[in-house]
Amino acid sequence: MVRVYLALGGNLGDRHLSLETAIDRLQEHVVIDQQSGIYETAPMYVADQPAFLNMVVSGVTDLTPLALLDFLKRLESEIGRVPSVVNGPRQIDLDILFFGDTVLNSERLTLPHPRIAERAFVLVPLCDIAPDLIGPTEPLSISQLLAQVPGRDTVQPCV
Ligand code: PH2
Ligand code: MG
Ligand code: MG
Repeated sequence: MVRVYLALGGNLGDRHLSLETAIDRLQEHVVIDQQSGIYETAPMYVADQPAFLNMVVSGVTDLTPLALLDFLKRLESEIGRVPSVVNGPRQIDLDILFFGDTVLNSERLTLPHPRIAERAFVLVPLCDIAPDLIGPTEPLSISQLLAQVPGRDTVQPCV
């Protein structure tokens, strides 16, 4: 079994329901034992779209990285995601942040996720559950990365 950290996000439809459904369905292959809070976040990269909800979960799985990726893609489409523009609006997005200490650069999948360090919408929730985590490719912990990322004020806890 390998520990994985997964990012969940979405900005179309019933955003809370999409996260809840995703967490339910994820447990078919990932034993989830940690969940961050849920945050409302300003859209990054493509600004003219609705606000996202984002969160992070962690658990263990016996899938391989590519089998986990296939599973996440299947869940996304079963929850209602339809193809859109890159970084554009979506019902649900399920991304692998860390897969144990695996470093992978393949056509379909890069591990760890290459944009963690620039995304306050990932670092804020990740810091809820893994502030001291140091990934296999960066010398800094999640809380150290969070301290230097711009846009922390665009990530607000949902109450
Ligand atoms: N996902 C993106 C692009 N921009 N912005 C926010 N706030 N949250 C996201 O999950 C997000 C984004 C592409 O995956
Ligand atoms: Mg994404
Ligand atoms: Mg994705």
